[in-house]
Amino acid sequence: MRIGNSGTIERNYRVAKGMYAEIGVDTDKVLEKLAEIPISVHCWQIDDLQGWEFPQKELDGGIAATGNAPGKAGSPEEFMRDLNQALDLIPGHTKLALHSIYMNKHGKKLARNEIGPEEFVEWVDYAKERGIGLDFNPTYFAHPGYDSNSTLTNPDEGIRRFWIEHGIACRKIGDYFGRELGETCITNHWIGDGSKDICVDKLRPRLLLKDSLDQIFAEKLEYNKDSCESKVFGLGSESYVPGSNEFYTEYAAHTGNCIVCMDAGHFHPTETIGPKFTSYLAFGDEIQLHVSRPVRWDSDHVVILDDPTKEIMEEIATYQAYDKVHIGTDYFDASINRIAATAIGARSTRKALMLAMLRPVDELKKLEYDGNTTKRLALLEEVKMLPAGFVWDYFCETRGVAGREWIARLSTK
Ligand code: RNT
Ligand code: ZN
Repeated sequence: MRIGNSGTIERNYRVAKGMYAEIGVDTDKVLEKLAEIPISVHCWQIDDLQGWEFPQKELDGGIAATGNAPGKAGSPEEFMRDLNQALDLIPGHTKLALHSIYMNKHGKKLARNEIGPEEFVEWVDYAKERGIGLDFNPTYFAHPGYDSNSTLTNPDEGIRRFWIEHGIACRKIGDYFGRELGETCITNHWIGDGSKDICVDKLRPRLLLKDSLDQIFAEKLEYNKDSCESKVFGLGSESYVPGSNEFYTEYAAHTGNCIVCMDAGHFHPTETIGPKFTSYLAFGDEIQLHVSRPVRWDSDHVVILDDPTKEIMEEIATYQAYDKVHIGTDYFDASINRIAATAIGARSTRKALMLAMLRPVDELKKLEYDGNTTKRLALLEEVKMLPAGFVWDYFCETRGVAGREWIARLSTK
């Protein structure tokens, strides 16, 4: 299972470097840049999104983690131990995406609309220690006594107010993260609101959502950026979802209050998200991503090096849109070792990014502009077989992260 000694890795890399140089790609430069591009790794694969607030509360709002692999972290201490192991396996600059339910109340009784930076000081210390950034997510679901299909669109003013206040509180926590860590925090808002059955008035929920967002985003914050994540339907919201991609795209364009978040699992099964990016980039807009693997639909399987993920990264690398498209992961598979799941998905995300950055984009564009579609296709196909694996091994080795040998150390059944 060992890749080989450093000598082999170096020698292989030299071979690969020479081959890529022949097509005009400087692998040293690619790896230097690759290491800098943040990947925001979600923390919630570690414990199936259970969090530390209500240990018994099941997921709702149209999402579920299925499977019962042994070894799930049961306490914050176990969670941190597992998280550390996972992060140790992920090369390159990492941000950690937290959900509000991973707060530390320090024994206080606090509702979700009352939380603030104090509940997250340990996370900031942790991020500083590890040299990582932080992103954030309000938790508009899995709350006892509340209907997760009606939060920011709830016609009951009291309930809607509670969730608005939660959103406001979370942005302020995001701003605290950004200020402390010197790296803008992206606070991502996803609600599971929607209608199981036919919805006659589809406008009213959207007007309520618009008003809720206006209130949540009223204050300008320097170190926090907000994103809103759309969905086409969910469990319990099969017939209608107010927070659609069109809605948030319009909201972002008209108000400038947020950017959109696209989750690879939130569109129709035959629809991939990569080709959508340029419609936003053409207007100078930023995008947050939730890289996921929808098997059939929004199943939140662990990300692998598949075609949709490669396409996502190709769309970013072709325009060098690294400051515009923010890469984050989102999946929760409870059927396999959770540390490994976190690492596999994040590593595959970065592998896909590396592959995209190793493409001879200038040459491909030139052929395209010249109308030479034959050579374009020929080159596209030939570069697929270049030794990217040697480059990846070298990347892991030089960033102090295990290549393949970590698999042997895994404790699984
Ligand atoms: C749900 C969304 C959302 C969640 C996280 C936990 O469909 O994808 O991003 O997965 O907030
Ligand atoms: Zn998501």
